[in-house]
Amino acid sequence: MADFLLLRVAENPSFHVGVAVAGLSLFVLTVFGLAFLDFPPFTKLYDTVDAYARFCWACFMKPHAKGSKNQQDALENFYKAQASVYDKTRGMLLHGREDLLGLVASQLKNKALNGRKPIWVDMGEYVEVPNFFKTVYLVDLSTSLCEVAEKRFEALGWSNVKVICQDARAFNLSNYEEAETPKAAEKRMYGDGSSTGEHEGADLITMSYALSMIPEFYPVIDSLTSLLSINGIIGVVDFYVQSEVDFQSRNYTGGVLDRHCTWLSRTFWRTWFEIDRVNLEAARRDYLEYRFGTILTVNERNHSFGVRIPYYIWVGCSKERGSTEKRLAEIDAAATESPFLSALDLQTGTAVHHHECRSKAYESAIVNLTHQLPLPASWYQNHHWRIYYDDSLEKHKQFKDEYIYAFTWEDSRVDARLLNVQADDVVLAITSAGDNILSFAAAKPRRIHAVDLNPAQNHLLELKIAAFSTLSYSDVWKLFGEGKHEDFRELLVHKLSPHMSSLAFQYWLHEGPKAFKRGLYYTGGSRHALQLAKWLFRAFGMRNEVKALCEAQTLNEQREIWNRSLRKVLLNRTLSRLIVGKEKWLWKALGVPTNQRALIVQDFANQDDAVDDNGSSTKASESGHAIWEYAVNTLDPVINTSLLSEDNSYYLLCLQGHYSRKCHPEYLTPKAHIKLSHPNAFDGLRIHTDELHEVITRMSPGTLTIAVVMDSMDWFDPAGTAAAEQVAALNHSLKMKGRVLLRSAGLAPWYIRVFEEHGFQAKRVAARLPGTCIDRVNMYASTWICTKVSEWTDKKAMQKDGMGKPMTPLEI
Ligand SMILES: *[C@@H]1O[C@H](CO)[C@@H](O)[C@H](O)[C@H]1NC(C)=O
Ligand SMILES: *[C@@H]1O[C@H](CO)[C@@H](O)[C@H](O)[C@H]1NC(C)=O
Ligand SMILES: *[C@@H]1O[C@H](CO)[C@@H](O)[C@H](O)[C@H]1NC(C)=O
Ligand SMILES: *[C@@H]1O[C@H](CO)[C@@H](O)[C@H](O)[C@H]1NC(C)=O
Ligand SMILES: *[C@@H]1O[C@H](CO)[C@@H](O)[C@H](O)[C@H]1NC(C)=O
Ligand SMILES: *[C@@H]1O[C@H](CO)[C@@H](O)[C@H](O)[C@H]1NC(C)=O
Ligand SMILES: *[C@@H]1O[C@H](CO)[C@@H](O)[C@H](O)[C@H]1NC(C)=O
Ligand SMILES: *[C@@H]1O[C@H](CO)[C@@H](O)[C@H](O)[C@H]1NC(C)=O
Ligand SMILES: CC(=O)N[C@H]1CO[C@H](CO)[C@@H](O)[C@@H]1O
Repeated sequence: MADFLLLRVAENPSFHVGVAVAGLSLFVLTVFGLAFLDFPPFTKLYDTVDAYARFCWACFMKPHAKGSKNQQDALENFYKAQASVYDKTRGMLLHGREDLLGLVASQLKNKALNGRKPIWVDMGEYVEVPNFFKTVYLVDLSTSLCEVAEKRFEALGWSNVKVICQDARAFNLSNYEEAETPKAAEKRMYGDGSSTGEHEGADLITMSYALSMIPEFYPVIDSLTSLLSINGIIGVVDFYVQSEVDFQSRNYTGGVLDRHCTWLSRTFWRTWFEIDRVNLEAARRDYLEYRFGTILTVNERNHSFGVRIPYYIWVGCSKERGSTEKRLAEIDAAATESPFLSALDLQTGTAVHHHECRSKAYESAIVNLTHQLPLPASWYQNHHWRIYYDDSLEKHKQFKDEYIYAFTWEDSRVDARLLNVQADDVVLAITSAGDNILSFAAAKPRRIHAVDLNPAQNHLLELKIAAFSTLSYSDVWKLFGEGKHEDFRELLVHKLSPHMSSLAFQYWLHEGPKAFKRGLYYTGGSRHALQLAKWLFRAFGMRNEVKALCEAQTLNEQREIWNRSLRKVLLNRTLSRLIVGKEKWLWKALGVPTNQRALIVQDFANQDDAVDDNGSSTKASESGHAIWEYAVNTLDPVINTSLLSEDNSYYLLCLQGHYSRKCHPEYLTPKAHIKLSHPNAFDGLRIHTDELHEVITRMSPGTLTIAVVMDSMDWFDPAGTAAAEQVAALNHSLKMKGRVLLRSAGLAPWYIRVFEEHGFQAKRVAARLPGTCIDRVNMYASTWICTKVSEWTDKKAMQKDGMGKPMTPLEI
């Protein structure tokens, strides 16, 4: 019988629809019922109930006028009943709109408009911040909404807002704006040739939840491209559903974090919105992205009703903006230290090289242009710090969107002393958490190339730079000194966003609010080390001892506290064997890979006075012992020689999870803030997301003067050729007398020989012998500076004609 019944249900469409509508209505009522909880004042309750009732009626229950094929009629029908309550209800649903306005406003503020007031065209929604603008046009097809809007603006006395009740496709700014000056017309010539309006174009176009309601969206989007001025911004927020296959192979979308919707979500929301004639078809968003260049994009879900409606916020610009061959080459040159940049440098009298190196970003841009596609989002950013990389590659995805280091584990003071960075230096350094990059930036070298394979490490650096570019000292201190900020999301949307790449913005919108609530330094892989320490101290009842250690005023006091309690926990042999010696943990928490561990074990084996319980030692316990010994040599001298509460921010951070006003890295001083918040402080910075080797082989030869590779060479396999290749590439890209600064967990790492074979002079500038410190971190056994010395006068070079003629670039 059940089968039979089901069959009948399926055959009877009106019954089917009836069930669906009943189900949906129940759902909607529940959802809005829950929403009332947000409105405690009871005086408001009646209004709210009324508003929602009308909204629900119009949205979900009121039958559409029969036989009406016309969208204006449909919209009219849809909005008439609820036009007056539109704001209230939509405000709840359409949360993303505020974010969108925040994003576009910060973009506009960041732009120099030459004292001219911008023109804003808003398609199908209300406006709230018009004082900033010369004229605001509100274009909407629904006459009831237009009426409401007009009344409202009259009441508010906003005379610069013009409400135009028209099909968005037919809106032509020339009919409303006066003719532009000849100069502006000339400027426009560089823009889209097809746009022939006499106006200069709108500086801002926004569409909130309108695109999905427009049946013929292709012509509307086309008309927008000619409506937008060449330097204008377009912002769209709308519901969407998309599957991975829709956007998988594209590299101009500005990142796909959270973009994929599950099958259930896709099916459910598409059907749900169809009842309203709201169409969530994937092509709407895709076509938008195809016709414009993407500046920022995010995918969000609103959880407030216990359901997750997917919506996106997208900020774009004219596809042509910044995509002339000249501009591409210019930006690219800075990434590779190639001629174009040198042409700029001519003014400052720097030499020019006569051949070309191209970055991968440039190549991808050219490929894209030949296919008429927009450029990857990084080309449309306000700053060209971050260089395009393909985030879909496995080598980037392996990090699972997590950085390993939330703080840099290298003593910046020692680096500064050893390297003494000058104004004409070109520095290449591993990004890590970016702290050292900021220290270098404060010394104002000509250029800094920050390199990291892990995209998240570079996102962290971008966040720091954006913070210095726009935030006050107190906010910067909260973010990176205390690691906590209660308004992180606000800051990100309203202040930091114009200074970030789309990928970094997405990342921080997703991760930031959580991270800065819990504490930045308890995020990333390094949190495991911090958490373990915290957990141990708690388990052993030593939290007060930790506190005392962090506050100790003299070295003697500090030594005593260490010796009487903490040392027994941290440098516990048993513990070391159980946990710290484990390979997986070393990698995850401390970033110590196998090859580096081998160096430590090797040094330990070489020690003549290595005391060990002979006979019973297996290989594993030996390596555990080596690590223990290494930890003793690291920690004991640190405690013995540097006062944590005043001078050693590195260990202070590890023990308490944040810096103190008295003790913090140099880049967090007010003095550094003045330097780093200078408008041009980061002009010379380029952030590469790739292997070190990939980056240096694409550098113009003889351009780098300093390369800081940290301990990354330790990671190479002594049996492989990777180290030799990297050293050859370094030799190739370094200037004569250029220096490589490196640290190693070994006292005499095997690859120093490789440097010497490639014409470097290697010098160990610090060695950590038992009981001594090489720097405040003291984590590595030795520090080396390898200087490129093989002169042109050597035999091979003598045979070549002339001095100073550049080498041919390496095969790429
Ligand atoms: C969802 O929307 C409501 C109402 O606009 C807003 O208060 C809430 O913060 C939003 N939630 C999320 C997760 O965006
Ligand atoms: C806009 O109107 C002007 C004159 O009013 C006309 O020359 C121009 O072609 C129109 N533009 C578009 C895109 O229709
Ligand atoms: C970018 O996308 C285009 C078109 O799909 C493709 O031809 C090109 O190789 C891509 N570029 C990169 C660097 O992946
Ligand atoms: C550390 O404490 C031990 C006893 O637990 C003592 O023998 C040793 O001398 C102390 N070392 C220092 C440097 O205070
Ligand atoms: C290591 O920890 C264990 C367990 O708490 C303890 O019994 C032992 O004394 C510690 N060892 C040292 C050398 O402090
Ligand atoms: C270790 O034990 C072996 C024999 O088992 C002995 O020959 C060797 O001298 C011992 N080494 C040390 C350092 O005690
Ligand atoms: C290193 O580079 C210099 C030129 O900058 C070159 O003369 C020398 O042969 C290179 N050394 C090796 C081993 O390739
Ligand atoms: C601590 O440092 C002092 C000199 O500053 C030195 O004499 C002493 O031996 C060191 N103690 C340890 C345990 O390394
Ligand atoms: C605008 C632009 O740079 N277009 C270029 C796209 O790529 C082709 C092939 O490299 C060039 O010839 C175009 O000039």
